[in-house]
Amino acid sequence: MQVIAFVNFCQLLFINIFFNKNPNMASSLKNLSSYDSTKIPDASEMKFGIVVSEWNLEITHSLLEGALKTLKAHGAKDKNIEVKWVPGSFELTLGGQFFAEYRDVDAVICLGCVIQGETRHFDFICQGVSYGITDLNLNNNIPFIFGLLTTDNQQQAMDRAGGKHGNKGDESAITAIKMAALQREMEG
Ligand code: DLZ
Repeated sequence: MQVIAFVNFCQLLFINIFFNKNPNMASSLKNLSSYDSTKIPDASEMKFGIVVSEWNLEITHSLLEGALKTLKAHGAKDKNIEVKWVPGSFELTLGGQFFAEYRDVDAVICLGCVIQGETRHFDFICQGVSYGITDLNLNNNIPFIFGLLTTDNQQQAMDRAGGKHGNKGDESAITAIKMAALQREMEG
């Protein structure tokens, strides 16, 4: 018994040290707004579309604020950022598709928040959006960023929309810049 308890203790100790040293390995330990700004490409010549969901407006408004602030902090110009609102997260995919069809942008950021309710609606929306955005990425020649919070409750969402875990909007903006830069580099 004592040997098993000791082995369990060592496992827990290892997991604790490992995850603390590798914060990217566990989202609960990662702050969505922390990144090395010296490694972010210049966004001054990039154009961005942002699609935002009206559902859970307080949260999605904070996500949008974070994304705009972060894009501009890395050089993006106001005239090169266009924001369009859609009714709910389920509509993020089509909103993104509209950007691909009707606008000339380097990346599209999709921002929304789905909070678990009493029914399975949550699962269908999350699945629809994640498959939808994956399809957009594969079928259009620009990156679409998955800036969707999928949480159990409002508090978890607030924690990730400018709260104690940072802002998913910031993370989405950084991802958009990095992916647009990667495309430019590989296109040559
Ligand atoms: C209907 C619905 C529900 C119940 N919950 C959310 C949510 O938590 N977050 C969100 O962004 N949208 C929600 N919606 C709306 C759907 O995304 C969609 O707009 C409607 O089903 C109409 O297609």
